[in-house]
Amino acid sequence: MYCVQCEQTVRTPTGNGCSWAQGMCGKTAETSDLQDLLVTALQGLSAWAVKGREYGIIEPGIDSFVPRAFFSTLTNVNFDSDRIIGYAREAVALREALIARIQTQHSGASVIHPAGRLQLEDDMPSLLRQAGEYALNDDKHLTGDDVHGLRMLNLYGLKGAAAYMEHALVLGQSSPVIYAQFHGFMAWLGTHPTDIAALLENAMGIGQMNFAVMALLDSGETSLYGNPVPTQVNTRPIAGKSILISGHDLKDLQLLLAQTEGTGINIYTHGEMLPAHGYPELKKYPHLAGNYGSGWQNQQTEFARFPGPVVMTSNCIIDPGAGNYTDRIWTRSIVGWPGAKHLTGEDFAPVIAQALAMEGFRYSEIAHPITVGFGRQTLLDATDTLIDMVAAKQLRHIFLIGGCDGSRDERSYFTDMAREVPDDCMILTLACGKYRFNKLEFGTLAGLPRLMDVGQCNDAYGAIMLAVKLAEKLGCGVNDLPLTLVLSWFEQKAIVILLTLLSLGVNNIYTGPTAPAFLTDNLLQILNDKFGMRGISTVGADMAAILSH
Ligand code: FSO
Ligand code: SF4
Repeated sequence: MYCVQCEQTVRTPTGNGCSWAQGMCGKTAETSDLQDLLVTALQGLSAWAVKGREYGIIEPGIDSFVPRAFFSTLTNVNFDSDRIIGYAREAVALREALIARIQTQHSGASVIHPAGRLQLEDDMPSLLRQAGEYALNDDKHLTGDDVHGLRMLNLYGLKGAAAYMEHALVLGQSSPVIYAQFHGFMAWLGTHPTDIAALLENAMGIGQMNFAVMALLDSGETSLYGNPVPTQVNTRPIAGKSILISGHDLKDLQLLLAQTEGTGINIYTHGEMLPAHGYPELKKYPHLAGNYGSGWQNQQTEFARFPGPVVMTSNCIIDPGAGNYTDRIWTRSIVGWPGAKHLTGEDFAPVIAQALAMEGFRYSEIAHPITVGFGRQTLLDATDTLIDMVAAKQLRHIFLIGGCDGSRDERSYFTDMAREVPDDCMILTLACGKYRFNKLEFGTLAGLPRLMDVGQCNDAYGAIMLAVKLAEKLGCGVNDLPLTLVLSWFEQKAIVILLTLLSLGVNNIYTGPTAPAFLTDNLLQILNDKFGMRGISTVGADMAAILSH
């Protein structure tokens, strides 16, 4: 086992990465190795998808399958070895069918790729032996740490982009141009590139591609559910039967809301589902009762206490056994946990039946509302106001404190940073890192809330477009704005958002709580020299540096 893709990975003086029987996230060596094999199978499939395009042969089923299956290998998504093997076998079957189709029309067509004709072993011991040949650090001793680190940067960035492609597709959005680029990057990475300049260039290419993906995702969300508007959300339970829904998939929430109408069941959002309350087509359901709990890392205690079923639509899932609720967590789509029930299709009847059979909340607690819903359009509508406030010296600086959360203590930096933001400055939040401080009181500035939540990590596009529009209206560059990004990272979606920001020329981003363990000091220096990207230090020092510009 070798996995170094998330912030909680093992770090030792002799080398970083989870490499024992089980990763820090609970992923077993077996699942991890099988995921490496799946990635290899997907790279081989993409190589043939690229070849097919040369002949005008495109298989929509392959285009949608590769990002979806790749998504299953992200942190805290799928811990079920059987499902991973299933995806790998499907990849091989799809590849063979594509090869047959291509060669029927062009008999000499071939692909020279290490995984171009990968065949999978039959039984688990043989599969695991085979998987060992595709360990991600296999040739690290030959290539050196810089090449390895850049390969991981590309691989993990591409995983993040794949996740957003799948999120967009669920909402009916895809692009043949993006699929072509995506397969190109997948196939290329499978050739084990060693050229540092090409690896850096392609990392930026993946970031740029992801910007287009995030635009698609934004249009999927807003075309189906409307533009988010500022909305008060109760964060305390009310008496009655209940279902909790977590993850990023708004479509699942909409299906669940429609199917529970009139049943008396209240629906609560959890984690990254919180921003859903701002969408007109979702908030119209009166039984979308509120938000329950906090960030994903607290789910084992929060789900254990929740008196109803829990639907996990995407990352981040952690061991439900620890909290004794395996029998009432339902996984969807690419999510998997061995022994947990996996719900396919669009019918939530079994979940609803379970909720009806449970007691639900016995009492209502005193309401504690927070406000969400400062999505792209609301922010863009506010640009003139923000510019006037800057001109009138009412607004000194905007801090975008975004990113994903984790369980390390160092993450209190982000709460402390939010608390220390001076009264004449604003805070924008994005993704699940906000749970550390979004229930604190920040007051208002010239009638606007000082803390405005832009949404899920999926909604980073809205924050980027605000920066672009502000810069356009002020006639300056994005880096000249009184705006600083302070990003917490945890998993691969954050990696690709960072690549997107860097590829757009956004400089001087503060990142933490630690640097990705796959990046060497040398690579971090390159990112610092090229983009001014720096690790967080202390709140006091960073705040002083930010406000001195
Ligand atoms: Fe968080 Fe998990 Fe959205 Fe991530 S819930 S950590 S970056 O998967 O996806 O922000
Ligand atoms: Fe370790 Fe993170 Fe990989 Fe889990 S996802 S095995 S914690 S590096």
